Amino acid sequence: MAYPFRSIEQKWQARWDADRTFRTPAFPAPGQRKFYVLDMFPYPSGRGLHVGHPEGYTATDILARWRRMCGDAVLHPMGWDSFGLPAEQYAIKTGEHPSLETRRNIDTFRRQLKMLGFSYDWDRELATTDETYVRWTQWIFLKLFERGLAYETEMPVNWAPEMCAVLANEEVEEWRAKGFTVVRRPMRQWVLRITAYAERLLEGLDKLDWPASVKEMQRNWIGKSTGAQVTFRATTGDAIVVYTTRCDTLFGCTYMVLSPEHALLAKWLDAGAVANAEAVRAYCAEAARKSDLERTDLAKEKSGVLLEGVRAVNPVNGKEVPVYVADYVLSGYGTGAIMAVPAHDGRDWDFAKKFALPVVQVVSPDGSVPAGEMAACIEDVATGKMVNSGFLDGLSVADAQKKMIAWLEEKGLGTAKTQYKLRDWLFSRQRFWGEPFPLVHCEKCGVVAVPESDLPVRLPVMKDYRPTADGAPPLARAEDWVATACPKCGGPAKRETNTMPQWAGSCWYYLRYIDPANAAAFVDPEKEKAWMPVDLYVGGAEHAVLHLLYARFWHKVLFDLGLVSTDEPFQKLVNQGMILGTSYKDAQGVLVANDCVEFRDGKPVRASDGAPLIEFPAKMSKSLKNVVNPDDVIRTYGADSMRLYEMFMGPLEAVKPWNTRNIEGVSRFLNRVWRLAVDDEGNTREVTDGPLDADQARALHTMIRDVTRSLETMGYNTAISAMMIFANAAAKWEKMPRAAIEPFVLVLSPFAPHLCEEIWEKLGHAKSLAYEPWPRFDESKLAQDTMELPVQVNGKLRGKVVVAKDSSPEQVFEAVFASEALAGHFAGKTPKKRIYVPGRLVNIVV
Ligand code: ANZ
Ligand code: ZN
Repeated sequence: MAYPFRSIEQKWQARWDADRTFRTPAFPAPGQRKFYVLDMFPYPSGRGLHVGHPEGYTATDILARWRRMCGDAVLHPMGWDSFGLPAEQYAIKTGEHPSLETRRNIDTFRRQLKMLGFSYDWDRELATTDETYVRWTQWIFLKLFERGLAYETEMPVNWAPEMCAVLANEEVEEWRAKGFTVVRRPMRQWVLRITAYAERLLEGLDKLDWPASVKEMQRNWIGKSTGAQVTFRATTGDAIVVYTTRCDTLFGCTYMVLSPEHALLAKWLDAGAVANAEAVRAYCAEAARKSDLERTDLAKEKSGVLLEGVRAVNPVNGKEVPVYVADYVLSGYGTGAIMAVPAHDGRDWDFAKKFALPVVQVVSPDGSVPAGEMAACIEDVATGKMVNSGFLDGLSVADAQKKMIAWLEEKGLGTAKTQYKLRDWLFSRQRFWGEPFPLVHCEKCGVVAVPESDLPVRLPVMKDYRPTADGAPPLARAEDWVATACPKCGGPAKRETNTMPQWAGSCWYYLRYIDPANAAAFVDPEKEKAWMPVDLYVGGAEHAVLHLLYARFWHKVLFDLGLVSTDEPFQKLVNQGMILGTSYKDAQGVLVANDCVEFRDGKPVRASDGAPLIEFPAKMSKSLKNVVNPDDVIRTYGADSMRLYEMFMGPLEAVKPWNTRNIEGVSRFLNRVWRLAVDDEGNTREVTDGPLDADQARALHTMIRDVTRSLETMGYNTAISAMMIFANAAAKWEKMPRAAIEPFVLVLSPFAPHLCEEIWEKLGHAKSLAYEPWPRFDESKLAQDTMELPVQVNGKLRGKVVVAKDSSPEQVFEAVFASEALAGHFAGKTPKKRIYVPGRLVNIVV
């Protein structure tokens, strides 16, 4: 019979709440080590908690509980990333203010997290939608604004007219596929100058203890490249500046390309310098309808139009080359113009083939001068030698680059240049449910910051939360709210009607947890110094770039302002692996939804016809009906089983399939633990006092050692295995020594806290075990280092002793005479002879 987990779990959750067991003091005590362990806070969606949430949350909770028992000051908070689109869409549907739905969803999430027994300091709970929080998000924005890191600009956005919505680049394809129109159109936007921090965001990665894959993704996103800017002279007299990473290949440049948005193009068209202006204009209009993603798709056929009447001169050899406009060159990168080297750049090669342009090989892999036409583009020739390249002939690629840059710089035709792919951060949304910008537009004074004392700027109450058909944000319709007085001149002014993106709130929440109720500052500097940086941050890999990059950026700005003491916020990062659902398909590979599956003899079959099915892991989805609801699991097996199962599934970082049948295994383990302490009638079993025998000691100390070491490396599944081995051994003991059950319960408690608190209480302790010292293991009692020796008395086997393997004969005899079990055989007798056959046996003659 299962132990009464439901009543036990409710009892301890209520007790922890009432006693505020996990309340963290404002500061660590003098000399106390601090441990700030942070979860990525959830977006409280209407669907409630997913089994993926408790995976990371359990992993951090175990560490938090363990480190408290090690005597550390642990900061382990939770909150809500509660702005966002779903609540806004719900509001549009119902006409209800999004804050109400948000509140309800937060209540559901909080209830579900409390049901799992996480040891958060709930006094520090925050939501990014709280007015007291929004106030400081706006305040930090003003710091960026004052520093010139926020600016207003017309930016092309992806506009979906049927939905009246602006889409992110990543969303465009999805909505087009659904049949919606998406067009590029310029719109007034707020942008944050994250590019000013590109180099520091890159350098900072080196000292972080993060997964290599995440660092690599951030590096690629920042996309540093080193090359040169080279000036070509056009026959119009204008300078065409290009960015190239391969200035060594200048002798191989046979044509140039401008992006359709290039400023020179408009200038030449206006000036009548382009003979085929009509065709060029048509091409540019066509390109404007494509996303960057489509334009740079390598598989796509290259397109472009020759600019008739304009040519450019290659500065190294004075040769004239044609100039094209083509959409594979982007306006947002480099200078928006390129020198094309078809022999060594795949995109240029494709274009040259299509337009029958000359190809000149300038790098040879083996240094020989090739004859005849090239059969294919030769890319990535870092080890090759220069050919057909005048003063560079015979040089290695690296030397040629150095020499070319020196030559260009001397002639004033170019300079070395570092370039980043990172773009400034589009920071405004035409939505309702976000932080209003604390800015007003005054005809006389321009953009003016709302004074600090007037923060927060609250959202207005509206009847309708829809965007406006012309793309203006919904707030633009709140006329009473929009009209305000200019803080500077007192004249009439208008509030900014864009709102901030959901990323804003998650950029600094880890700082607010340190001092959540502070009304005078976003965080107290002393407290910030005491707790930062976050020692461990656990969350999903989907945040590898954007959230983690944005938060690092804000943090570095705050650091530069002297408002925080570390220049990186998150010292160690761990990504938990996705938990997959279990799905089924038949022999033909046809998917079968989980509610149409039956088990016969433990094997899955189709319910309708009994056909055998194949089980396979698949991402949880509504359509496959393989979504596991944590509430159901907790109801059936209890929170401790749920916690334990998620940690037992495999390494935290691994992707792993959920299998409800396997919970039964961990549930049986917890029942076995319960029976170590409680008899069939529910009475506490008697525990014996006194020391452990050698077997018991070995089992206990091996377990403590293995669990402790596993926790140090977050190897939860191996820790649980070690405890299972111990429980199996202990279940066979006739009597349960207090000296074994108590440390065991303490060691298990971070994993299964409710069960362990209950047993701890049954063992006679009035206080929660949350701050009991973590059991230490005794090396001398461990399996590898000890041996068991049979002990004979007058040639008859009378018992055994366990001693350290490297014991001297003296130590062995000492152990024999100290053994309680053997004492009766020596009582009142004097040993005459003592024999020790090393590693084999002891014989005492009395
Ligand atoms: C000549 C050349 C020869 C190039 C060669 C490459 C290979 P990364 O490394 O990503 O920085 N480029 C420059 N600006 C561009 C733009 N706005 N749109 C599309 N392509 C652009 O790439 C830099 C290289 O990409 C540059 O070096 C340029 O082509 C191209 F064998 O110049 B290269
Ligand atoms: Zn004014």
